[in-house]
Amino acid sequence: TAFEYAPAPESRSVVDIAPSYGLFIDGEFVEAADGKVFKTVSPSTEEVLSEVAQASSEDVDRAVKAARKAFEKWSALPGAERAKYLFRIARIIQERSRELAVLETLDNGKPIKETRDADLPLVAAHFFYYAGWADKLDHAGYGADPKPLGVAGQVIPWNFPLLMLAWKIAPALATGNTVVLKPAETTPLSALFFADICRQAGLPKGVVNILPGYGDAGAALTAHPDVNKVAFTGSTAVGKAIARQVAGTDKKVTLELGGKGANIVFDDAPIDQAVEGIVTGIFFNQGQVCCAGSRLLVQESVQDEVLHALKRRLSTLRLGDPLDKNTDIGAINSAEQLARIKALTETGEAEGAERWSAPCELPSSGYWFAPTLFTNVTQAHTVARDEIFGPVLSVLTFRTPEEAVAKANNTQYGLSAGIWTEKGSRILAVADRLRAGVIWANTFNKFDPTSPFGGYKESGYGREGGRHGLEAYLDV
Ligand code: TXE
Repeated sequence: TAFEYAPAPESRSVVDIAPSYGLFIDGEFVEAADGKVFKTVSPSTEEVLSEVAQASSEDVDRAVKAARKAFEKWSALPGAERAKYLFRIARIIQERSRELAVLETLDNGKPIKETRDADLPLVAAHFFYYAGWADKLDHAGYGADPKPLGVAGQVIPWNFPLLMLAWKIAPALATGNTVVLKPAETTPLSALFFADICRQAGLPKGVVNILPGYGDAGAALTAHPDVNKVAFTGSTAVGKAIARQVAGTDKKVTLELGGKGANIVFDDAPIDQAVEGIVTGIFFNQGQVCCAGSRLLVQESVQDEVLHALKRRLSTLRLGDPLDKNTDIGAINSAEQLARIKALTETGEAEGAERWSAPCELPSSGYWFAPTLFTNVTQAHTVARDEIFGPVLSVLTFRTPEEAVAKANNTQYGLSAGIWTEKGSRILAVADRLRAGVIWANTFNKFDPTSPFGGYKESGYGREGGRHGLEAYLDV
């Protein structure tokens, strides 16, 4: 792990949360032009954490102007100079990891174990990785003098607030673009903390601007005539709306949207290991993961054995206080998301799928959902088709590898898949026929800044991460 850390009940005191925050425009925290604010709450207690300035289109305009002005100097800096800022940011993120992990856990509801061991180390790793590219773009195949696009308008979701920020900001800055980023309305705090880190790193004013707010501010940003590049991660519906809007302009766009990943378990798989992978695949971050393995495809001959082991394992998961380092399952991010999960699982039952939920007591306040399985699921069931974005796994079976591939691909999405088998030849053969942007073999939800990430089909287009992630921010 990146740092030693033993959160206790007093761990909230690790980070200072101000009673109110401004927008971050041109290197300053400022009020919204119309003075509006919104509250951000802790999903595990519903306690108000802070009041945050709410951006409107007027603020978007201010921020884009600041980013445009900063672009002239920032893009003219030698890559090695831009790299120094990114390395500095990466180091400060490491130094302030404890604060950031606690803050992210408070605002998002995910277990501290995850923010500490997964989110934060990955966030720092992305800044280190792209810092390394800033003076080596010619080696990435972009020639000696590739051109940044200009001002990037970036809209991110609430499931990995800081990591999605890192995926977007690090490659944009490394390639000489400037940024206006809108975090999700339920998780603005870590992005504002990041704004402070930019100041601490001495990043020139206007290079990064952070605009907390709702979808209207996101729409104003992605539609702004002086934004040259749009990067969006979120729902497929909003992604499609953005694609339509951008189609009539000269903006470039990358979209990272929903998923319905298949986790395929063959009869020769090591069952214990596969069960751990299934659990990580769908219960990591309460299943609020675009590349979650939300459909289990298990070979018929081992179905009983796998389900038995899976239920036993799920019964040991600890749900509760996200700041407790022993917690496995934290809170659902918002009342809206919880309502969506509940509605879809009710549909699952109404359509005749069999529901099983892990026996656990749900806290009386906050947004909670017990780890849940659906069996007797057919491909026509809503729970096998729609993204639930919660701790809910739909179990289907197959007999042959051909059937597994056909079922895995029978979805509008194409973001992720997993294969569990001892046969290397089968991994290669099956992976080759799966229509998904990332395929894991005998593991799941493994991330690395060197790997491109992105979807086929309605999961979006463009890639983030790796050398491919640079492409989205350059004219060659
Ligand atoms: O998404 P939205 P929501 C899926 C998941 C979830 C569903 C709805 O299935 O249940 O989407 O989640 C901003 N123009 N994913 O409602 O609305 C919004 O303010 C520009 C999968 O939270 O897409 C936020 O910052 N921006 C996903 C961001 O878009 C707009 C992660 C995402 O919110 C906008 C999240 C507009 N018209 C949800 N409307 C993934 N791929 O990981 C909203 N926004």
